[in-house]
Amino acid sequence: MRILILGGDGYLGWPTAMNLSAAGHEVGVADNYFRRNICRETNAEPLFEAPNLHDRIKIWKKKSGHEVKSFIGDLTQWSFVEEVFKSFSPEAIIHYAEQPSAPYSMLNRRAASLTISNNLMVTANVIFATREFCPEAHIVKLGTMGEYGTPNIDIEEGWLDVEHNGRAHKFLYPRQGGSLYHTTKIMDTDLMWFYVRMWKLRVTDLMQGPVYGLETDENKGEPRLYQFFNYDEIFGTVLNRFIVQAVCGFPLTVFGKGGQTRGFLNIKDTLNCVRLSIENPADKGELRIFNQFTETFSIKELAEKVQRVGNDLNLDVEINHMENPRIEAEEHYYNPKHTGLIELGLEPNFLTDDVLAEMVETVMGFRDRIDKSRIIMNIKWF
Ligand code: USQ
Repeated sequence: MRILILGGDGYLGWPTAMNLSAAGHEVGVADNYFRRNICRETNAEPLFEAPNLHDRIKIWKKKSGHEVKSFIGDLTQWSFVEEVFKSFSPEAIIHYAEQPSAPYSMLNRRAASLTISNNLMVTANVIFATREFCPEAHIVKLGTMGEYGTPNIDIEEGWLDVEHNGRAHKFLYPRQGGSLYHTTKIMDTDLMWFYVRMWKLRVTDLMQGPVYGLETDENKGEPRLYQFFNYDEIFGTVLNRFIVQAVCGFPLTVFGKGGQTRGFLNIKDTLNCVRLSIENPADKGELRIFNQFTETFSIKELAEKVQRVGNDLNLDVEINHMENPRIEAEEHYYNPKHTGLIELGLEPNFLTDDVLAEMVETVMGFRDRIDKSRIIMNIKWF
C-alpha cells in the first residue's frame, strides 16, 4: 500500500515509517521539524541526537534496503499539502502531525495558540486534501485516551448508547480533556466525524494512552535510528521519564498522590496497532474508534515497578510525591474498554520486569548525556 505518514520525523512517525516499509509498504513521510524546533526552543532536547530526516532515510536504506520518500514542509500550508498529496497519491494517510505535549500546550499564550492553530489546521487540511485528491484513501488519525478524561463510569470504545426518556441514540462518548492539547484532539475528532458524515470519508481514530519504549525491531542495535527519547517535563512521557530519573539518581517525580491511572503501551504495540488499522481499513462513511493501550497502571504503581527493577540493577531509586503541577484527579475510577485492536489480531507486549530492565540498561549506556535540569521545568496548569 502507498502510505503517507504526516509527522514522519516524530517519536511515533519515524518508527512507523521504518516499520511499514519493512512490512513491504511504499512509505512517504512529511514533516516540518516542528517538534525538533520546539524542543530546541524550550531546551528540551531528547537523550539521543537524531540525524535529520534525509540522513535517517539514508541510514535506514543502508540497513534494510528499503526506500522512504520525504517531503519537508508545513502541513498547515495548503500549497505544501497539495504538492504532497498530488505527487504521492496515498492509499492510506497516518496523521501524527500535531503538537503532542500537554505541558507545552499549557506553557503560555503563544504555545497554546500554536497548539490550536497547528493541530486543527493540519487536521482540516488532511480532510480537504483527502476529499480532493484521494477520496477512497483511509485516514488513520492519532487521538488520545485523554480525550475521555477520567469519568466515573466505564469508558467505551469511542461511542456510547444513550437512552433518554424512552428513546435511544448512539453518540460519540462524552469527552473532557485535561489540557489544551487534549482538547485539540477532541476538536480533531469532531472535525473528522463531521466530514465523515458530509463526505463519506473513511477514518480510524486511535485513542492512545501514554507510550513508553525505545527499541523496536527496526532500530535495534542502531542508535542513529532511535526515535526522539525525551525525559524533560514537556515532551517526556511518564515512564520514559522515570527510567531516566532512576538511571541518573533523581527521585522519581510522582505528581501528587500518584493514583492517576492511564492505559499504557509499548511503542512496539503502537506500531502493531497502526499497521493492523492500516491493513484492515475502516469502511467508507465510517468513523471507527479504537482505544489503543494494552494495560492500565496508576503512576504510583509505575514508580514502584521502576524502583524495584532499578534497585535490582544496583541503582538507588527513591520516589518523591511532589506537588502536582497539573489540574487532574489524583484518585479516580478508570475502566476503559480496549477490545477492538485485540480483535484485529494485536498481541500485546506487556510491561514485564525484563522489559523495564532492558530499557534501564539501554539508558544506562547514555547516562552522561542526561541533563538533570530538564527533569523539573515548573510548567503549571494553574
Ligand atoms: N506524571 C507524573 N510525573 C511525571 C510526569 C507525569 O506523575 O513526571 C503523571 C501526569 O500527571 C499524568 C500521567 O503521569 O497523570 C501521564 O502523564 P504523561 O506526561 O506521561 O502523559 P500526558 O501528558 O497525558 O500525555 C502523553 C503524551 C500525549 C498522549 C497522552 C495519552 O504526551 O501525546 O496523548 O500521553 S493520555 O495520557 O492517555 O492522554
